[in-house]
Amino acid sequence: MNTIYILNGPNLNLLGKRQPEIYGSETLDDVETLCRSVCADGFDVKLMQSNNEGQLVDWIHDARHEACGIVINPGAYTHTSIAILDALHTFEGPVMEVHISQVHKREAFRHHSYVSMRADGVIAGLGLEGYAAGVRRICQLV
Ligand code: CA2
Repeated sequence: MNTIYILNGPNLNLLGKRQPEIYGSETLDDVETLCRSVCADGFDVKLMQSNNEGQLVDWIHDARHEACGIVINPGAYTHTSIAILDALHTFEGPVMEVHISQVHKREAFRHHSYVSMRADGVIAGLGLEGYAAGVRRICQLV
């Protein structure tokens, strides 16, 4: 298995289309291009986005058989979803949690992450570069 899943949660389909002052002007297509450009030889990336918690859980289950690592920006589910945390606990490879914004400078409800209880790395506030850092780290670890 040499595929790295890049999973994105709710509202991230609007990346580059709304709130550029927080999330920048680049899109999820740009994220996929960036991640592919930094992944080591022999690896590939597969980027997915859903606004539905259960779909994200299903993709994490798929990753158990199809992916060597997961980069995940769970969006607002970061702060609420025990289901996503439980699903990540069933995955044996490295997990990198990414937030485009620096969540610790924002509202208090964004300071807690369930996903961080499983993540092998947590990146916040680097913009899209956080995804690239997550991919690079997975390539090192696998
Ligand atoms: O900073 C991040 O990447 C977040 O995971 C983004 C989530 C937010 O709930 C987390 O606290 C931090 C929100 C994603 C919303 O994405 C949008 C992108 C462009 C325009 C509007 C929303």
